[in-house]
Amino acid sequence: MSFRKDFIWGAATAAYQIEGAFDEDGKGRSIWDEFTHIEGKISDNSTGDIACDHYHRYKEDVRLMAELGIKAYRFSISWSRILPNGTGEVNQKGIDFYNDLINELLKYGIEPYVTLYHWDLPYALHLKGGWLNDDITDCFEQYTTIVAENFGDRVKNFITFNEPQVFTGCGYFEGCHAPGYKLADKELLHICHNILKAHGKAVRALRRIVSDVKIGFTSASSPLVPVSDNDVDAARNAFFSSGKGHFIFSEAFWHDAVIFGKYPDDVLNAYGDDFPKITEKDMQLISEPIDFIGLNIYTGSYVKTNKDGFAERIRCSPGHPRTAIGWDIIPETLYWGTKFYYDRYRLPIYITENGMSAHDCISLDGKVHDPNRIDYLDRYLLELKKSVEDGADIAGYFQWSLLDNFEWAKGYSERFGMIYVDYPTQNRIVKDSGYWYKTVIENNGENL
Ligand code: PNW
Repeated sequence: MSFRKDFIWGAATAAYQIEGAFDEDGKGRSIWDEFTHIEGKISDNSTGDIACDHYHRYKEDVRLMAELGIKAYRFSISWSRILPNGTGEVNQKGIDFYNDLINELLKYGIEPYVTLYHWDLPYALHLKGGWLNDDITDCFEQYTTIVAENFGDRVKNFITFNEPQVFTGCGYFEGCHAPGYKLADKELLHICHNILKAHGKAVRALRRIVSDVKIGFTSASSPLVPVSDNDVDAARNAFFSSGKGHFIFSEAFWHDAVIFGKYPDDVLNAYGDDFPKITEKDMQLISEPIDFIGLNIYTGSYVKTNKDGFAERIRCSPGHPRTAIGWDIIPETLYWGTKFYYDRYRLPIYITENGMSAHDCISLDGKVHDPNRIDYLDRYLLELKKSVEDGADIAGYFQWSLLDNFEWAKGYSERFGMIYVDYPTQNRIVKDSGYWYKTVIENNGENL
């Protein structure tokens, strides 16, 4: 058995990273609009004000997707483009933009996958306390309802949250992402609980409004790869334990709540007093059934079992291949990550992001040659295929990213796209890896 016949081959982006038009047509500000305008927050001092100007160039971008044979497009909706104040009055021009984009995708037979929250919280809500204000769960429900009512006749696949680990961890714990906070554990747990309740309310709203809807929740995943058969159990245990490192970056912390309706015991024991009041009703809401798990996998760690039976990370040897952003290339993470997740949660899995940043440039022949990215994707997809062959239920794969784009705190210095963006001219050039991906799609992965 290999990739299923209806395997979804896609590409992914996020609103703030590509749209630009940050203050056009009635859009409100988000925490990222504010954050990037503070001197020193972004390493190359850039902002997403213009980004890939996708707001004005979406037709060209969709046409390029169609040329590459891409079957599905995962994008996020900018909450503050639709609700400039996060709640209350709807901005019709924002609705129009996403309607046009969705219709353009469907014209070419490209299936839209919508992420509701990819980090750009409306600034107006942030000023009212953001994720710390319990009212936000109702605001998120209102936003989701508007999205569902306007687009649910044509969009059937939704992801509520993208990588809660990263936007809470980097935004509210380490402070390197918007809004730049460094909160204590008690406040962090309060934020997490509200995010999860907002997720549950969104799931209910989507089920109520959208027929045949499929709903997922996407995690940032850094799988632990056992170096031998004897290390599998230790790797699995450590992967789903929250004991090491901070709970906010833990994967089981979020997924156990969403799927099992229970926070993991190790977090409850370690942080018991810091948890907000949790009711049974809360946990029922949080664990409303979902249809799939989204995993964003780029890298991870090799592990072996130590003398006490626990997994111990093995540092990659000197000179181990890394991407431009400095992440170790560990293709087996796609095999073990999907296997461990499927064994534990038994839900279909999408790889909602995978890809690499490289120092791509335009060659003298006017093309963008990126053999290193082709090799990366080839190796990772072979591991994904192996996982499918071993029985994991894998429904699709979205490459990050369709376009080079604004890489958060790193600005434009990292290029993740299968399409090169020349920012001064906004010209797009399909990279060699884009054409390579086209052949993979045409062959449903059989040519890997
Ligand atoms: C994801 N890590 O973030 C995001 O969903 C994308 O918006 C982003 O552009 C992409 O991956 C590339 O960074 C991550 O440190 C941020 O392992 C950090 C990590 C992983 C993913």
